[in-house]
Amino acid sequence: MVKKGLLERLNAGEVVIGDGGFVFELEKRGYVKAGPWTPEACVEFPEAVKGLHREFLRSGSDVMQTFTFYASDDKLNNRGNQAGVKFTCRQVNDAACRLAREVANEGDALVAGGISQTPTYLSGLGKQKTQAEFKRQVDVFVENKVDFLIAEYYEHIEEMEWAIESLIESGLPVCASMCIGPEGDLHGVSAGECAVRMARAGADVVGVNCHFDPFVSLDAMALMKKALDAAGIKVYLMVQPLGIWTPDAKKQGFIDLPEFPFGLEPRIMTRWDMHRYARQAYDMGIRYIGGCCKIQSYHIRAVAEELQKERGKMPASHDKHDMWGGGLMLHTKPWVRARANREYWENLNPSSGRPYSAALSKPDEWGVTQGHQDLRQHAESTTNDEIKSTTCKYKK
Ligand code: CBH
Ligand code: ZN
Repeated sequence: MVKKGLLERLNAGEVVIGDGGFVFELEKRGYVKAGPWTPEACVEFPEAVKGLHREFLRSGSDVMQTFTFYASDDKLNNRGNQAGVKFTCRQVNDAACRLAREVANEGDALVAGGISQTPTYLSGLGKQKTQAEFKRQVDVFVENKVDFLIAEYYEHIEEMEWAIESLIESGLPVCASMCIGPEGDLHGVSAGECAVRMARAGADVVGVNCHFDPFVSLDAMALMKKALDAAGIKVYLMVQPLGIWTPDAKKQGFIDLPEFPFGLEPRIMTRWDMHRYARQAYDMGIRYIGGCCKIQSYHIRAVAEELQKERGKMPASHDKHDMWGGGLMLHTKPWVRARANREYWENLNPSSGRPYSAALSKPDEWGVTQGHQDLRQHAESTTNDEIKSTTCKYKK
């Protein structure tokens, strides 16, 4: 079967559903270490990575994104990384491509090779060294014949432009999404300006991923769309937000919330929140709709179910999930059977169930950090305990 490519699908007005979060999900399952968040599980636990791809495929994902987040050599080997990853970028990326392709072949999904922000950039080592990290990853993607490329999770537009420049050399379609919200990037460049610069750098699809909840992310997307329209630029839009609520997050997004990363569960989005998100994204004209951290397969299934008419199909896992809770008609209790309808779930205001829980929390509001450079200098001049007790050094 010859599959339609990404741009063919988007040109035809089709909705392309992305996948959800890998690092966070695999961390919970015991295959990824929180902190470095590196994807050596592709080599160490291929079945775990493959299983997660398959869950997303069954839930309607049209894209199997290689699990190559933070897989540049500088990140895998950097001194701040206590995990001591013993695999190279080539080994991890190779394995990731193979796993994504094997599962993509079980359906009509495409394989996207993904790259992300680098310690080299954050340490101020310049364009040449940063692009050398990107190139090593892209070479592996091209050898493995991925269908398109994604540059995601960039918080500085400058690094994103360098990434796009490296990716378009492959000749493959390029998607670009920044981990920013309505306040723009960490150098003070507005969300709108970031979108225009990503498109001018040559990206075919632009948008945001991670760091903010679906609705805050859509606010950022609205700003991007407005700026693109004003500049007369035609480009496809993508959005892959978090699966948690972040109305209280500031510029740095969920990283800056006191609950990050081990206390975020009370903020989880319901599948019904995802229906609303999918509809709003579609109505804004966004056609690449997926998720990032904390988005699980049932969230993606909700996106596919909400957009079933537009897509003309239901995801495979819909077999186990009737629309709007319809399966509850088969429940033993009459009051649960009474919930087998759209009105009930659309109007539910779920409680957190946590006595004395605060509705919102107070972000630390850390300023822009120099990333690993800071970490290294700091580590050299302090003990671990001091690092733990230091909270003010990088504050604004
Ligand atoms: O793993 C994935 O799903 C990737 N496609 C995106 C990961 S975004 C990861 C954010 C955590 C980063 C950090 O704390 O440094
Ligand atoms: Zn994420």
